[in-house]
Order: sequence, then C-alpha cells, then structure tokens
Amino acid sequence: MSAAESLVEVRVPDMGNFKDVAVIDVLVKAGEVIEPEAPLVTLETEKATMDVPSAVGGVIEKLHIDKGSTVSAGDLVATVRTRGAAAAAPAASPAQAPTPPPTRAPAAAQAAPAPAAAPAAAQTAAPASADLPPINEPGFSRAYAGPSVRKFARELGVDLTRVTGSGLKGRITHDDVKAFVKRALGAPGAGGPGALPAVPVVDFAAFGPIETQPLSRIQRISGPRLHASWVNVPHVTQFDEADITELEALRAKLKEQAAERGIKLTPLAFIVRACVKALQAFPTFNASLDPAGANLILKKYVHIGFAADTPNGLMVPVLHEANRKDIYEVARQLGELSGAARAGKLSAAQMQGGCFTVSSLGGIGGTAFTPIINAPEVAILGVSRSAFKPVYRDGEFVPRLMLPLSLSYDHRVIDGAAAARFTTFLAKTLADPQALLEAVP
Ligand code: CAO
Repeated sequence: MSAAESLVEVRVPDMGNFKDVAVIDVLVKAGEVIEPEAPLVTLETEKATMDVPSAVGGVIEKLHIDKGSTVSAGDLVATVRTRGAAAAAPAASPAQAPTPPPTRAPAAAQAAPAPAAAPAAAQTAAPASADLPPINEPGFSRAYAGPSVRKFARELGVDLTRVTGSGLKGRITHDDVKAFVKRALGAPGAGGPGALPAVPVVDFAAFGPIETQPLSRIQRISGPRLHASWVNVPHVTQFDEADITELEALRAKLKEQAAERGIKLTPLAFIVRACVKALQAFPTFNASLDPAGANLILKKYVHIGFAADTPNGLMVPVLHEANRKDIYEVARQLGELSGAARAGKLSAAQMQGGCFTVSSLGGIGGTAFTPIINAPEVAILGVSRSAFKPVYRDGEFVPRLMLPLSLSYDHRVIDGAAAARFTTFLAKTLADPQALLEAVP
C-alpha cells in the first residue's frame, strides 16, 4: 500500500432499536471503484429499507457481508481502499460510521442527521426541466429512498415526495425517478415534450349496452381543426346585448317584399352587415397572425364565414366580398350557401378565404355560448336567441328585444378593451337598422 493510500472500514450505522436486520441486496463487488456516498448494501427492517453508503470513494477491498445475511449496528460491511485526501475521511471508528440515509421509518432513523451528500447536492440541484415543481426539502429528506436514488433525484431536480415508489414497501427506485421525469416531460410515444395529458380510456360496455357510430367525414375533418384552435389560441369571450327591437320591426316590414324576390331576409343578414361595418371600423379583427406569431396580416377584403348546421355536421361557408354587398344580396347568398351546405354541395372555394366567422344559434335557442375561433382568424361572433327584456330608459322599464352576442377573440392579438369596443359598436350598429339598409358603394 502506498503512503497516500489507506483502508477505511464501512460499518452498519446506528439503526435505533433494530438488530439482526436482513441484507436484501449487495450493490457492489470486490474490486469495484466507487464514489463517495455510493450505496454498498440495502438493509431491510420490519418497517423500512435503507441503503448503507460508503462515506469515502475508492476501491472495494473486501465485502464482509452477503445478501441474505443479517447485521446489526457496528457490523463491518466493507473495507474500502482510498487514495490521497480521501484517506482522511471518516473511517474505522463506529462513532464515525456512515450516517444512514433518512427513511420513512423507523423513527430513530428519521431522527438521524441528513446524509452528507444531501446539502451539497441541494446546492447544485438544477431541475432537468423548468416544468418540474420545486423540491419540498422536509418531504424530500423523509422520502423512502436510498442515497443513490436521492442523489439521482437531486441531479434531475425531482421532488421525491411526488414520486410513487414501486419498490418493496413503497421504496422509491431509480426507475421510479426516471418514470416521473418522463411523465413530467411528456413520455416518448405520447407526443414528446409538451404533449397533452391523455383522456382515460374507459370500457363503456362494462357499464351497460352501447352502440358505436363512426364520426362523419366532416366531423373527422373539423374536429382536429377545432381542437388545434382550442389548444393554440388563448380564447376570451366578451358578452354583450344588442337592442334589435327596431331591426326586427323593419325586417318584419321588408320580409314579404324580399320573399317576392326569392330572398329570405333573416336576422343573420343584418348581423353580417353589421359585422362588415365593425370589421371596417376595427381592422385588427379582420386580420391573422403570421405562422411565426411575429406579424399581424391585415386583410383588405372582408370575407365572412358563417357556421351552418348540416345533416353531415358543422360547415362554414364563406360569403366573399361581404363588404360589397347590400343587405338583400347578403341575405340571398346566405340562403344559397346554407342550402348548398345542407345538400353537401359546397365547393372548396366556397369554404375558403374567411376573415371572420359568425355562428348563429338564434334560430335554435340559448342565451350565450363561447364559440371556438376559426383559426387563423382572430375572432368569431356567437349569436343566441333574442328575447324581450325590461330595459331601463328615461326613468322607466320598457320591453326591448335584446340579442345576445358572444365574441370570442384571440387575446394575443386583441385586448379586452378592443373587444368590448367592438361589441359596443356592433350593438349600436344593430340598433340602427336603417343604416344597415343603405346601398353599398
Ligand atoms: N333570435 C331569435 N330568432 C332568430 C334568431 C335570433 N337570434 N336568428 C334566427 N331566428 C329565427 C329566424 O327569424 C327564423 O324565424 P322566421 O322564419 O320566423 O323568420 C328562424 O329563427 C330560423 O332562422 P334560419 O335558421 O332559417 O336562418 P338564420 O339566418 O337565422 O340561420 C343558419 C341560418 C345557416 C346560420 C342556421 O340555419 C344554422 O345552421 N345555424 C346553426 C349554426 C351553428 O351550428 N352554430 C354552432 C357552431 S359551433 O358548433
């Protein structure tokens, strides 16, 4: 042995009242090079398991215990040959024996000082991912895991209190820590980092009779698009009401006359006309973000999509150049396009180029809803069923026909104040139907 080398005895630390504790695993072999704090053996009491670490690094000169044997405090576990400064490390004396790692139990072991590695590791703990929650230190020191698992968890920034142990009696293993990190980052095969958590798979037939119906072709196309918008676009919905008492009175007067020309003058035609004016007044609503999200593309045309409920599912025909059409032309084209949508005869061009969408459920019912933006558009107007409500005017309540508006907008592009201004403008415009009848230049 050279002068710089020395032999260090690693002994079983104080384990409180426990004696004749089973050695359930031997983690190193004679001749193996180990780092300081490397676990040598795993012991199991009636209540817990714990690793016995070596306080020093070096080469395992001799192992003194076998798997399956029993040990008590002070028993010799291994002799480690150290080099240089390591020789000065705590050694043969039982009083200087390596401290046991904290375990959930026994109580005496919990009361023991923290392992030497922990404070140093705590200083260097750098989470593998900023997504991992911070470490709960008191909980971490009580977690039921050996020193090497603790060290590993420290390196990855894993809070052991959040890890479920799969080992004997709930002991946390390396694999448990790895599985935790994989889950936190999004497991490979589940979509990689940032993957959405999966919805549980349920065997519905286990609870009663069921019938399986395939989604329609349109549902299969529109579903992922709706989902993409829902997860990519920060939606906010602004609610408002428009007084359409006058509008409905005017529409009732004009309806028959329009019908003679083969036009169904529905509330939707007025709403689309009002939207055109609002989009002209607030150009950021008639825009899209570029794919990098760095620029806003303002459109100099106004093509308005509208949701149509068809036997095959939701379709969104587009009324092109809505800004160049008067109310009758808007109404005529809305009728033609919704007819074509219901018949499944819309061309691709008739569904493309939309800048803003109107989704009217007014003919069906409801008081408000939160429509999903037809991305990359930046806003969508939901319209619910109008109803007479008491409105306070000039010192008294008067019955007014109120139309509920629900404007969902992309908050990356549109501020809440702008959205409120937009719906206020829209409500004011709908309250003045004569202006909506004006010829379009
Ligand atoms: N409040 C009260 N009544 C309303 C109304 C409103 N907001 N909007 C329409 N109505 C009335 C109409 O006046 C009409 O009654 P009359 O025949 O007595 O005039 C009746 O409801 C039916 O109107 P309509 O449906 O024929 O015409 P429309 O222009 O209002 O709507 C269309 C056309 C295509 C938008 C509609 O048929 C439709 O498909 N709506 C569903 C849209 C949808 O599914 N949106 C959800 C998308 S998100 O899943």
